Amino acid sequence: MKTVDLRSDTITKPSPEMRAAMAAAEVGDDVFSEDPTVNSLQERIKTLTGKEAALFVSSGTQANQTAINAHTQPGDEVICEYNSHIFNYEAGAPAMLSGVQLHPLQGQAGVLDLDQVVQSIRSADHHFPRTRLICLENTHNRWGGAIYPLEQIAEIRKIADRFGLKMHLDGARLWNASVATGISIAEYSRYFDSVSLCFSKGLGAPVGSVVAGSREFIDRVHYYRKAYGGGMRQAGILAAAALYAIDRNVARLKEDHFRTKILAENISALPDFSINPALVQTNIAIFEVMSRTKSAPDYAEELSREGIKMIAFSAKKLRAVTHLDIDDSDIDFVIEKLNKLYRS
Ligand code: TLP
Repeated sequence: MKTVDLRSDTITKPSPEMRAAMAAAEVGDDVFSEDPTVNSLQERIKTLTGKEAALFVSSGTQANQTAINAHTQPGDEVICEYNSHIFNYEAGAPAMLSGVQLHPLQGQAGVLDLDQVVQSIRSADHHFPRTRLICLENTHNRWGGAIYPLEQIAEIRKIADRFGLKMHLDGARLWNASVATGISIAEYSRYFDSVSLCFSKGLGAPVGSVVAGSREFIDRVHYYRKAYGGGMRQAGILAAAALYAIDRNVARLKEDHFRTKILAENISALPDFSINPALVQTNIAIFEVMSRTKSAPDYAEELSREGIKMIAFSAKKLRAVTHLDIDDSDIDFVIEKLNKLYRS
């Protein structure tokens, strides 16, 4: 039976060409910083982000968590958005690994309100934790791939400067934001002290993320990467996939965005579901189930029996993500099935 897997853009498998690039990679021991392919990936990311240094890490979670650790001291407080990946899907790591507490704020489409940010910054008083860091997410996963407006990022940066705070960007899908808006990765990165980027989401590499920032900051990230057991040896095989992905798989993200839009438009016409396709900006569509008797997991199970895989993101919400391994015929298949099942 044909299956279309829209659970995540992480499920892609490396293409034969990407595998060939991996097989041909020159390697060395990256714990000694001697892997030429890892080194050239890090150089590439320095140029792309406009930062002084970059470090290849195993995952988006490791990128965010080593960055948080390198920015903070135990007892510090980190401002983030209530639906952010850092707050919801990283296993409580900020508390576990950095000894910090998160201060989540409810955003609108993932975007924090400026007054709310200012009010959440603690004053100097020995009763309070010390606010140290603001983390933003672009694109915002749980807010349906929403793009953070650059002007708002710039305003938040002004606040951070006023209060002496650092800023970290969870840019797991910053590639998508950049392709959708035409704003470069460097322009987005300019407002942040550190940026994480992933190669294993929309770009289709099997493994790998990167953290970029100042030389001194990346030196500390390097220390935490080692402490977390994230030092990899002949990792050039993985870095080669990332380099291949940067060269070949960034510009095509606009195809994913287009297909997600078409999907969202069709879903919005079905009475079982609610989504505003105008708000779908990149490759993620999150839609609500309207039924009083059937939950999102019920729909996910029903769809899976029909060869369509989506994730229930809550009791009432389903997520569909397009990616490198989804083409127009897959989207046609999904739309046809959805119409057959749910058009009244
Ligand atoms: N997100 C995954 C799941 O964990 C939810 C997905 O399927 O979308 N930042 C953001 C914004 C992410 O969406 C993810 C992965 C990460 C960080 C973590 O990356 P990994 O899985 O490489 O640790």
